[in-house]
Amino acid sequence: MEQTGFHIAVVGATGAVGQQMLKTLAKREFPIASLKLLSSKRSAGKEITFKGRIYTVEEATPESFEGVQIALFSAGGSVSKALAPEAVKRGAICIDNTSAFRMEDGVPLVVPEVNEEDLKEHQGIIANPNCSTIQMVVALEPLRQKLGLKKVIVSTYQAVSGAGLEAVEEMETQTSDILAGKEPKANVLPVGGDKKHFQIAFNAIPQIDKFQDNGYTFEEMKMVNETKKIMHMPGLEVAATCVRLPVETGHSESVYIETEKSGASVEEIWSLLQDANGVTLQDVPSEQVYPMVTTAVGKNDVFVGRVRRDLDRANGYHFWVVSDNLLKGAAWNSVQIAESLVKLRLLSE
Ligand code: NAP
Ligand code: 3JN
Repeated sequence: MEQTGFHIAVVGATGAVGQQMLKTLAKREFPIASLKLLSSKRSAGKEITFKGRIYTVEEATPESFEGVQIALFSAGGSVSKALAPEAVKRGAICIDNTSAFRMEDGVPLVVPEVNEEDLKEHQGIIANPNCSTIQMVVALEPLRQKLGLKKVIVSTYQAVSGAGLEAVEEMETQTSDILAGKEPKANVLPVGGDKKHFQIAFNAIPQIDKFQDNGYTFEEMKMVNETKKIMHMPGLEVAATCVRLPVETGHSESVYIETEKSGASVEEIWSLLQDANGVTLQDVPSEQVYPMVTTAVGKNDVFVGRVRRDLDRANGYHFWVVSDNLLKGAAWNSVQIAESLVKLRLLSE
C-alpha cells in the first residue's frame, strides 16, 4: 500500500547537516511517502537507518529527482548549483541550505518566524539562510516590530560543526594530540582552500570563510546581506565580526542594536522577546541565568539573555543570542520551511 505524505530527497544525507535533517524529519513526524538519501559517489552504498528502516545512500544525479516533491539540499554550493535546477525541472521544490541562491531575486530567503509569507513567491528554490544570520534575525524581529530597527553590530562565537564533520574531527584530534604533548596538525580550518590553516583547539580564530576585498569575510558579509533581505530592510545598517571557537555545536552572538524608538526599558524588551515565536528568554543576572551552548544544543529555539540598555545611547541595547547551529541554523529551519509550505498549501500531497 502507498504511504501517505511527500516524496522527499535529502542531498548531503551523510553530512553534519544532513544527519540532523533526518533526525528532525523523524522527530517532527513529517509526513513522508518515500525518502531518497543522496550523497557523492564516496558514500553511495552506505546504509542509514531512518525511523527503524534501512535506506541505502545513492549518488546524487539529475535523475535522482524524478518523482521527488521536496528536495532538502546541504551538500555545498556547487552541488546545489548543479542539481537544484535539475530537481526543479522535474517538479521538486528545493529547500537549499547553501549560499548558492540566497541573494538571487525570485528566491525567497526564509526564516519562518520572520518572513514566512515570502514563501508564496517561490519559483521552485527556497533558500535557508546562513546559521549565524538565522538565530540573530529571530531575536531581532520582535524588537523591530515594536521599536523599529536602525543599526545592528554583531560579533559571533561560532562552533566548529558549522564547518562540517571534517572540522569537528580535526578539533578532536588536535585536542587529544595537544593533551598528549604532541604537535597538532591543521588542514581544515579556518577554511578549506585558503593559504594557511590554524589550530582550532585551545584557540579562537577571527576568520570564517575567505576574505573579501573590503576586509570582511564572506561569512560576515552573508550576515549583512542576508539580514537586510530577510527583514526587507535594504537600508538597515549591519556590521559583523565572525569568530570560530573550539566548541563542537552551538553558535553564540553578542548583538548591539539601535532602535527607531528611544527609551524602552529592559523589562519591555524582555516582554517582547518572551512573547516571540521561537525565542526562549533566559535572563536573570542575579541568579546567573543566561543562554549557553551547553543548555541550547539539541533544542530548536533561539535563546536570548544578557539584555542591557546601552550606557550612552537611549536607543541602544546589547544582548546575547545562542542557538544550535545545526538545528535552527540549518536542519530545523529547513524542515520548518517544509512544514510552512504544507501549512500555506503551497505543496500538494
Ligand atoms: P559535511 O559534514 O562535510 O557533509 C557534506 C555532505 O555533502 C556529505 O553528505 C557529502 O557526501 C555531500 N557531498 C559532497 N560532495 C557531494 C557531491 N558532489 N554530490 C552529492 N553530495 C555531495 O558538511 P555539512 O556541515 O553537512 O555542510 C554541507 C553544506 O551545507 C555546506 O557546504 C553548506 O553549504 C551548507 N551548510 C549550511 C549551513 C547554514 O548556515 N545554513 C550550515 C552548515 C552547512 P559524502 O558523504 O559522499 O562526502
Ligand atoms: O561556519 C559556519 O558556522 C557556518 C557555515 C556555513 C557554510 C559553510 C560552507 C559553505 C556555508 C553557508 O551556509 O553559508 C557555505 C555556503 O553554502 O556558502
